[in-house]
Amino acid sequence: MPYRDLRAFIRALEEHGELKRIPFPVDPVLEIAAFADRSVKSGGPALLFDNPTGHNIPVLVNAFASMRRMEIALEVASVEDVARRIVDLLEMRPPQGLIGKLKMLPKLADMGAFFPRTVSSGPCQEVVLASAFSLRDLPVLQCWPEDAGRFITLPLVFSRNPDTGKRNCGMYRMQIFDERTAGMHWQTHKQGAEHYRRSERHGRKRMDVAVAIGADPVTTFSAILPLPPDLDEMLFAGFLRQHPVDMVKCRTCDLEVPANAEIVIEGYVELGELRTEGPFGDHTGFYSLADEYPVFHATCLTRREQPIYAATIVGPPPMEDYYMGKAIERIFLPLMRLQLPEVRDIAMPAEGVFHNLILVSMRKSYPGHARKVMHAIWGTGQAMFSKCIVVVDEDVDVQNSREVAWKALNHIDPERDIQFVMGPVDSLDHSSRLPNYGSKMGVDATRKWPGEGFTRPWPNMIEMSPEVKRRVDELWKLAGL
Ligand SMILES: Cc1cc2nc3c(=O)[nH]c(=O)nc-3n(C[C@H](O)[C@H](O)[C@H](O)COP(=O)(O)O)c2cc1C
Ligand SMILES: [Mn+2]
Repeated sequence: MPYRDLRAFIRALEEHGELKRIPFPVDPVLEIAAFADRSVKSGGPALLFDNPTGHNIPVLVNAFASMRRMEIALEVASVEDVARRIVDLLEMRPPQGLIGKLKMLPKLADMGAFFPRTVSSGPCQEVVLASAFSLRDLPVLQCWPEDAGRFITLPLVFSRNPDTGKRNCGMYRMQIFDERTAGMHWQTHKQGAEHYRRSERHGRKRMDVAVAIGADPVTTFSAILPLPPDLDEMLFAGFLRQHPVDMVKCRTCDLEVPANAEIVIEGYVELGELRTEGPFGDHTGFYSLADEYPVFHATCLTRREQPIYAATIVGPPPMEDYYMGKAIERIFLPLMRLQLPEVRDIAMPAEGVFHNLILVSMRKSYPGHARKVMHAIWGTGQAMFSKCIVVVDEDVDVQNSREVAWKALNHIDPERDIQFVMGPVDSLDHSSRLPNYGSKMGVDATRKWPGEGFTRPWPNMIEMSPEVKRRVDELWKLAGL
């Protein structure tokens, strides 16, 4: 059985020596963030603050902040195991013959078993506060000195596509404005923003939004996955945890939320109402600029009797989100390879904060092939944000940034091999000429072929001959080295 809820995950982290409880008061304004930053940078554990100053709700941070913790969260020995399960599923070709069909049945039954289930009650509604509540009752963090205020940083934001009725769950930070309102920072390319635009087109006045905080780890992780529109994150979470996600109906809006969540804020966004949100110390390592975003109005707060508040701190890399992103990189590689089987591996080094840099190794088969791969990446979901794509041959290990820098810089004639394109860029890019629109760069650092107009000889990489290496292995010992 997968983790029932956040508490079961916390117990597992404790059992693995991956969590430290902090019993004394620590301030949710800046101090908890400073702890979290130091812990992740020094390879420290997840932190559970039992006594956040001014509140009686414990605060959990850095629960995903290492590869080991991601493995514990996903209940795998290696995140590559998740990738393998996806490959198995995708290799479900039309069965041949009776035996093949019989072999397929368990897999199909498996899939059916992953659909989210609606249940009539859940721990997230142990306490229902429809009137006497305030968002300020929650120990929401201020992360960095120049932040505009306190921000909910790990929320699962649920909304519904008004055209298809399909549910979406995305992680979009929320700035607390007052007791009942918060900023809703869904960036223009994200599904929440798309639902908002569609609701406006329908001439509606309001759009229901529900926010869950502190679900089981896989359900929380699913909120950040770059899934195609209308693919339910809760179904994907069910597949990842191999058990359906139980959902309960909200009390004041037409949405469902994970029954096992710690805290739920139900409400709506008033269409057309915008308010300045930010600045906020963001995962780029810089403050994202203040901008106009919709306002979320809370209509009801439901929670467990004694909830735990889950949060994360983003900032100069590497932070917790680097490890969450690394898991996504590993899990989505096989999906990318369905479209682009020539791709061997990809890497998004921490310094590139996801959208600024993606390293791609590939097996080149025809002239211009590396550029085809770049354009395909710019045309694929949230990979469209990739500001710089560096493509190398398959013998380069993209997990080793130094090797990529060394080989790529040797292999390029910049004027020939660097290509600029215009298009959508990440909302967090503070350097683009306009918000959300700017240029991107592709670097073709593969060996150049005669078919690409390169007729000079291409040198071999320097390597000592194996016989000499073996002989020197022996002489090395003889020399007492
Ligand atoms: C800690 C964290 C905070 C995030 N904050 C935001 C945010 O404020 N706004 C946003 O648009 N995306 C944010 N994201 C990224 C989205 O969650 C991510 O792009 C997700 O795939 C969007 O889902 P969607 O395609 O269903 O909209 C955040 C991701 C993480 C890990
Ligand atoms: Mn989505």
